[in-house]
Amino acid sequence: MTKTNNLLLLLFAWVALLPVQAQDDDPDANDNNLVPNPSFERYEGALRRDGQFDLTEGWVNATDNISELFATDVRSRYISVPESSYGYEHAFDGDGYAGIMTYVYRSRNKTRTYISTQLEQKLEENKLYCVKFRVSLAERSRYATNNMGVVISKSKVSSRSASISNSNAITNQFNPIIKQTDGWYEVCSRYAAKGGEQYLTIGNFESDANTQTETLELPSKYAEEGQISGAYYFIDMVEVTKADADGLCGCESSKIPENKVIYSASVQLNDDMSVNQKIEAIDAYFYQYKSSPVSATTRSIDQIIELMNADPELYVEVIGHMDNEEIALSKSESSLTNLDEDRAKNVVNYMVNQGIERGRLMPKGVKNTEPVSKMKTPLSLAKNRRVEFVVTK
Ligand SMILES: [Ca+2]
Ligand SMILES: [Ca+2]
Repeated sequence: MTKTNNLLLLLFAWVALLPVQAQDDDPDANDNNLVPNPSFERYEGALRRDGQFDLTEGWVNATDNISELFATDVRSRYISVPESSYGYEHAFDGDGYAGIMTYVYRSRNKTRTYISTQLEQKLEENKLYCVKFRVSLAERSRYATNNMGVVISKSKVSSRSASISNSNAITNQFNPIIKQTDGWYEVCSRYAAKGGEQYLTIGNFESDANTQTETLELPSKYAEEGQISGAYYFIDMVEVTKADADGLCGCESSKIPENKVIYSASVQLNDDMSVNQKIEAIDAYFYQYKSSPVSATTRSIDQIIELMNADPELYVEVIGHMDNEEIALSKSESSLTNLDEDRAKNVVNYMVNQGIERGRLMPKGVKNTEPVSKMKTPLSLAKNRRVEFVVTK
């Protein structure tokens, strides 16, 4: 072999390695993800201010109102990472991220925004896909909202109006108000494809009237800048991948199924009953896997409050119960472990807010040890998801 041949051989080997190395260096190199530029790392042109999301490679704004792209290699304080004029956050992945407004309260110069991309392949009919992205509420937001949604569609989503409504939007299970400002919250959902979908759009697809909001305090470090009169979320690492062989996506909260049954009973109290009997006849009921009182719950609690106000000598044990399905799920879902006590404590807090002295109320939980019904029907389970009241003296 001559010297020249050796050199050629070496060159060839080096060239052959190149594509592999290039892929290893690519932070977006998840072959299974159908979202292009999923972590908002690549853009074209000079990024100088907010309202420049249109520079993002592979993404567009779905309305005339332009979202933001945030990056580390920019001088502008408006859109730099981690500190921008919206808040403070390091990227979930890589260096940059996007930002959208999901809700605006009476502002002339702010509107909701939506971001959209074309998937690298059309989705296949009847296949299950996992849709995930990470969001972080910007610190200067005056509001947090629910309805952080994704629309996956055959045709491009776009609108000339400020907001888009679409009843097919996917949200996280239970569609919570997302309040996380420190770090990233994972929106995760499973999607059954109809076939042929190739566009993905992120935003709030419900009306203001159907959007739940929560008002937030401004962190003191932003006292000078003030609050943004809306809900602004940073968005990073958007993924659409095929579900695994079992059809699962590993969504963190997906273990808690949805259940919309609450038992409601109107108790007939009559003058022949003693106060103790009246109090013990009234139970307060809950939705499955939930510890917060809803209106059906507080109607019952209000009756107890009335009786306790009429007799200031009464002391009452507030006893929380769970149904069998809640007990079963609590073995693997730690947020449900103390659901019985949480129910009792929430009822006590409600009563204290209504003026009952805390010392007159003793909360406790008895898990599922004292069911009122032992059948497995939804109604029977609903009867057991309750807080009871027992007079102690
Ligand atoms: Ca990123
Ligand atoms: Ca933050």
